Amino acid sequence: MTANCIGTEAAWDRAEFERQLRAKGAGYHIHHPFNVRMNSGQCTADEIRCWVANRFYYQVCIPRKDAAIMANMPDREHRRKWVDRILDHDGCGDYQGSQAGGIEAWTRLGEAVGIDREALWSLRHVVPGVRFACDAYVNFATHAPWQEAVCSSLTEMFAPQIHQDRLASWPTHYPWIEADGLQYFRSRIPLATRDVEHGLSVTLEHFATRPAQQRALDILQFKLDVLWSMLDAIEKACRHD
Ligand code: AHQ
Repeated sequence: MTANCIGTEAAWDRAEFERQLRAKGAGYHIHHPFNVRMNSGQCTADEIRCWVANRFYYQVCIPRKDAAIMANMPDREHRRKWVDRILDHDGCGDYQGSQAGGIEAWTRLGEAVGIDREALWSLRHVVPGVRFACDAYVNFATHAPWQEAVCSSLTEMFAPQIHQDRLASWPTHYPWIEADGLQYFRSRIPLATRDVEHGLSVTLEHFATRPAQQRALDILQFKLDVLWSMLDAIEKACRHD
């Protein structure tokens, strides 16, 4: 179907639009060869450490990305929901225990795989391709209309499965990783589900014409490419055969 034909087509109804969005899961990084190798126990300890150190840059970019979206959000009701995403990562209250936030939980994952806090936070292990992909995501969220940036977060439709896979496979394949290091993955499953509920309602409401719906699919593909290219860069940099 050529682009100008899409312009004359009727919009999908919400159920079909959501189905089309979820069908993009076929390109999610759960299917990336590095992720398949990692969750089937074929990664070395060095490769696991390299993945954790590089993904830390993505983690610290998320609250900055969400703050950029907040800055573009005129509606207090949406900001009241979106602010939770920042606190989920940066923490809140006394910043202790369960209130320490996801970046702290990822730091605990780093220590559990053998990367100390200073080395992780120094970002010296982050490879150019990972930095480039994450910065592209933050820049998109900063400059795109806030509804488009919300749409780009919908890769989290597929995230519960990837977290569940790690929780199910890492203890068996990587028994040397202290169990409490996996708490981040455990914490994200309910949060991802909550995030998607809000993100999907904004997306299904905003992208109302067939060309706009195609734009939403293209935005989701951009974010799938961000995640996929991060693993391309990590695999190239970290694989030591
Ligand atoms: O830990 C992840 C996270 O907090 C988020 C926020 C969300 C966004 O705003 O783009 N996406 C996301 C993701 C997280 N973890 C990734 C993983 O593989 O562990 C998956 C990623 C996503 O699916 O976008």
